[in-house]
Amino acid sequence: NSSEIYMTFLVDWSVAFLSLYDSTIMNNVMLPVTLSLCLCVCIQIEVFVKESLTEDTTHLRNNALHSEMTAMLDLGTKLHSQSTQHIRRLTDMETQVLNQTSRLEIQSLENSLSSIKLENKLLRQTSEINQLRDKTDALEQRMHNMEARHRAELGWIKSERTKLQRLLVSQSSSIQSLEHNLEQVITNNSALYREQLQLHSTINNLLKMCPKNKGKQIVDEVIYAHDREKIQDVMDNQFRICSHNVLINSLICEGTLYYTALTVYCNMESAGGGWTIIQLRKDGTLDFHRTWKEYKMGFGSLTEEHWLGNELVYKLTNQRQCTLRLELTDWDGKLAFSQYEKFYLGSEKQNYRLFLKSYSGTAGRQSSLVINGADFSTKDMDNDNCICKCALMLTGGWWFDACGPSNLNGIYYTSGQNSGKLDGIKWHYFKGPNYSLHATTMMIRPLDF
Ligand SMILES: [Ca+2]
Repeated sequence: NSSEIYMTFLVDWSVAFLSLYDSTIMNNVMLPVTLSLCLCVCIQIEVFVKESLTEDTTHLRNNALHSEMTAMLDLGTKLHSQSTQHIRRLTDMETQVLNQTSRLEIQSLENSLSSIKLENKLLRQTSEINQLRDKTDALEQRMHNMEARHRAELGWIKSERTKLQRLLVSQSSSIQSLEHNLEQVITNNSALYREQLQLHSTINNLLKMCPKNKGKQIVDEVIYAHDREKIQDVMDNQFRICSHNVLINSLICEGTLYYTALTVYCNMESAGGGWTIIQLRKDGTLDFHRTWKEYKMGFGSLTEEHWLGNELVYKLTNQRQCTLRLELTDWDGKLAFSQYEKFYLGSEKQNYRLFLKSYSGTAGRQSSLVINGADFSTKDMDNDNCICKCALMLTGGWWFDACGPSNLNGIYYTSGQNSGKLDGIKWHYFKGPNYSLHATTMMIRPLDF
């Protein structure tokens, strides 16, 4: 074709030129012309080459591009389908992963919830354990304290026991020596008593020999058991002849019966008179908080405050049936009385028990003495019906019940001090449970007086 012909021409030209060029160089005469020719030829060649090259290159490039494009399109299609598959697979995997992730998240949430619950429970249990530990500590401390206290108390008790044992030993030995002394004293006493009786009879004999003796009224008179006439006379008149102040008492000493005449104080005015006074209180000069023996034998002086004696009253009230009269005066000067038609006392073995019948009087509608009976009690002899000791609480000696509505042997309180006193001279149904009376008299006389 034309381009190939053209090329051959140009090559031929070039070779010709080059040979020309070599010869030119050999003789430098035609050099500028040769150079200009050569330059012109070269420009021509360049233009030609450029044109032909541009066409061919464009064509070739288009072909290559087309085939490349086709290949690229195939590759792109393949890649697209592959990527679509990959994408689908990836999407599936993503979905699976998401599912698993959400499941795992739920599980982890559940786990965290249960762990929070467990933590809370743990915290609560820890605090409970702490509280329990505190309590245990406190209890232990208390136990230690108690143990220490108990140990100290035990020590003290042991030392006290030792002391008491020592005391017991010494007391036992002193009791033994006292018993020994007592035996000696009893022996001495009976000897003394015998001597006293002999002296008494001697004095009586002396008094009989002295007819002008006027100061004898208070002296006791001894009447011997063989003087039956005298005894009968005194016994018959013991109440009626109260102005003579004579009563009978008896005792047995070494097989011989002795009767002694005793002096009493009489009331010849109240309710027909003839009353033998067995108790008198009027001014608080005498202490009535006494022992069993003192209440048995009597105390005080006859014209002042006194208690005649339970033994004597027992004997008198068992010889003949008697009436008891009590006269009471309050702090306003009001006088009242209580009277029992029948009255007697039991023996000492019966604790001088009180027996009463038929109450009347102005010192209360009801009897302030225990009408169905009560034993006599003193501070050293508790025969009452109380688990307490009435005679110690209320003072004096009396027929307490538990502890009963009366006690005429209580403490003597003066005017203004006499109310609100439980241990005073009390006659409940006359002045109430805590009024202490001003004056009292207890007296007896035969029922058939
Ligand atoms: Ca008692």
